[in-house]
Amino acid sequence: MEKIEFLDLGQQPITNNFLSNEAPQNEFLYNLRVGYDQATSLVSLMEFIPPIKMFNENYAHRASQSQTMRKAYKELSDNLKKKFKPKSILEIGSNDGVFLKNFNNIINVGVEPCKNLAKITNKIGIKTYSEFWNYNLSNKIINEIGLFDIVYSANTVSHIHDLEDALYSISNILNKNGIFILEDPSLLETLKKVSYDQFYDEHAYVFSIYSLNKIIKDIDLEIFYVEKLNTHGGSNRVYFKKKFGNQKVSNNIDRMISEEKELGINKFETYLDFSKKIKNSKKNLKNLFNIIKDKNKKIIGYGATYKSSTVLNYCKIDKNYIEYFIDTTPNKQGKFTPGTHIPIIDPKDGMNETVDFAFLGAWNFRKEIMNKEIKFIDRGGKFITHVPNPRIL
Ligand code: DWN
Repeated sequence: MEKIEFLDLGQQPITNNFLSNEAPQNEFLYNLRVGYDQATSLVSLMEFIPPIKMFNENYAHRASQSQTMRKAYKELSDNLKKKFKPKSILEIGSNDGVFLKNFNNIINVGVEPCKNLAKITNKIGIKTYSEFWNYNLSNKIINEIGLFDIVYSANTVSHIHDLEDALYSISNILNKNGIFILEDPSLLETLKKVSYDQFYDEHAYVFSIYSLNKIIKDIDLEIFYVEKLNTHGGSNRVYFKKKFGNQKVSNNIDRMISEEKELGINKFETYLDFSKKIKNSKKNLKNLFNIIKDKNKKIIGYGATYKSSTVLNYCKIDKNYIEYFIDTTPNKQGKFTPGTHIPIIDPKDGMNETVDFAFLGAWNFRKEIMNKEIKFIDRGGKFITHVPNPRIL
């Protein structure tokens, strides 16, 4: 793969490295750069960070922390049961089991390299392999359990560096008529929303349907349906079958690829333009923060997301701008944001009368958050977002 760089987001930390100490010694930083591959139109980080630095026994993110996602996983589970009547399901990147626990009546198996998370699902009776997904692991699971009717993977394949091996191993573990469902942030939406915070250490790739279609060329997988989702700032749910599998191929795939091509997803110039928009976004966000700060108003962060780490570190927004972040995730509370060292506290302690503005780190849950924070809004509190352009909501 010949990547050409189009974006430099500066020195960035490991996004999962929520710090116990406000002034850490030797915090690991690297230069986050993003590139484009001419042959496949695949967008990826120029350099990958060793997986073990990111996915370990201290993984903070819990997929079950938002009502939006709990509901989305439940709905998907109901639909899959109705439509495909699977007897077995494997999830790659099973996190805390928020999806798999809906399949207690069939063979449900997780793969989750983060040991603290795998412990949770093993405890509730979901057999979970705490290993990185690869060909060897696929064979081990085939030997111990067998082939699967459905393989599901949300927000995980985009994190696996050896894509070809990951997809080949999925095809390996599927039944003849089995299906694979991939769910990851959409490149089209990232470009439209200028949501450059989809780029961070864990997100090795941001996929388009166009590039996925090229990558699977030599693998026994074929896309047969695509759904657009609002989750995680705009994602694609892509359904794959084996080449001789019995599912009918929908014509919505061609339509989606045409839409992507219309936006120039397969042209390098599109990314140069995107990069210019990002630089502008940084300038405008910083201006907005400065204007608010000059009026002596109190700004907090809402949702210490991995995504927001890119924004804060790229725009150099630290404690001088954001007093603290609130986040419902217990593993993040009492810690400090990576790179920018802003304290993270329990929303119960932080969402009070003194707050004037809240920067939406979790802008992807804007609706859920705004519904929840009626009191804050009613007393004149305002949210700040950088998506699709920096502004006060
Ligand atoms: O791909 C990934 C996604 C799915 O999850 C991972 N690589 C890492 C992680 O990324 P993220 O942190 O950007 O994901 P979320 O799901 O946007 O994070 C939302 C955060 O906001 C959580 O820490 C929970 C928090 N939150 C909150 O404090 N109050 C969320 C809601 C809705 C709330 O009301």
